[in-house]
Amino acid sequence: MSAELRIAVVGAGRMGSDHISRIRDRMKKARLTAVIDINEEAAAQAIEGIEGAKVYTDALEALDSGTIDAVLIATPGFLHEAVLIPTIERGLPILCEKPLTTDSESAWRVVEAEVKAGKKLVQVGFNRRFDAGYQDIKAKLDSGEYGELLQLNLEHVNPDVPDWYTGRNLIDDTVVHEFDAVRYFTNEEVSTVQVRAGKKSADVLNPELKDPALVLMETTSGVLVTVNTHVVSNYGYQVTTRAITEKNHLTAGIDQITEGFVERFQDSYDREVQAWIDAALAGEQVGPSAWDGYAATACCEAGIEAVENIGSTVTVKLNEKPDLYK
Ligand code: ISE
Repeated sequence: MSAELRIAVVGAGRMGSDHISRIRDRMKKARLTAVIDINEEAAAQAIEGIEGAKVYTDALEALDSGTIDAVLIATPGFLHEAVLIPTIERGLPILCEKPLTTDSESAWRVVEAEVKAGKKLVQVGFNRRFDAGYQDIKAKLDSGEYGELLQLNLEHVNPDVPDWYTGRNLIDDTVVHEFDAVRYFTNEEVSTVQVRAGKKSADVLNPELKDPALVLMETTSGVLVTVNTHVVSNYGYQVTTRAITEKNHLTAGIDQITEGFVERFQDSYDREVQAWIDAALAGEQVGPSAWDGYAATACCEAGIEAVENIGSTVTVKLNEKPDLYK
């Protein structure tokens, strides 16, 4: 591979366009050579002024063009598998936006494809693992200086969500980040999920969305997790962490209130994408793996059952972890 990574971005929507500008303006040792989207016009608009970048409507044609070293997938989750599998088969490194896929069976097929390739190629876009506040708490927890982690109290606040947003979206679009955060902070799996919801905001018109809600989890060693979700908060975007340890409470994000997630997590997205580029050039994989993506998807499956059966405790079902990820 050359000293510069030639990247194809799949999906020219909100996240795809954000990543395209990131690669164009701030990433080192990388350049955009292709954008793939069935909406040719949106793709052409996204690459305007980027020399050497070409629009494709067919992912396979782009993959076989000989102009691509790595693929960044930023389409909606239900479209991920169709690009992930052929890209893995071609041995190209991938950065795939979350969720890896929208159900555990398809996520498992991605894991199996990687196992067959004999190499970790996928980094899942759980950008918060690259956030300074998250990394600070993680380093403190791993240092052992604060004793055991006992509880995690997390908060996930959005200013607003579209009218079509339901409980399922609350889980696999929003809380999916907390499933990964819990696994990241604890180095454990989530074993159960429960959703509680009380008084509902009058501003939430969709009967399929309970807001605010409380998502409860337990990890394999018994760390209890609360996630306060409020997605029609009307006041801004806020993601906070309180890690309750034997010796202290470690906090992050309390003062970081922004208009939206792109502003709040801009630094972490930059660091995430640069880490992926550097690793791809070195023939390595960093950050959340396909296994992490699969595990988070399995948590979402349990979470969706829990949100559809308020108050019930649902067990997360996971296949055995393949050696590649141990
Ligand atoms: C969005 O896709 C994200 O990734 C944000 O971090 C999350 O807060 C938001 O709820 C999602 O829609």
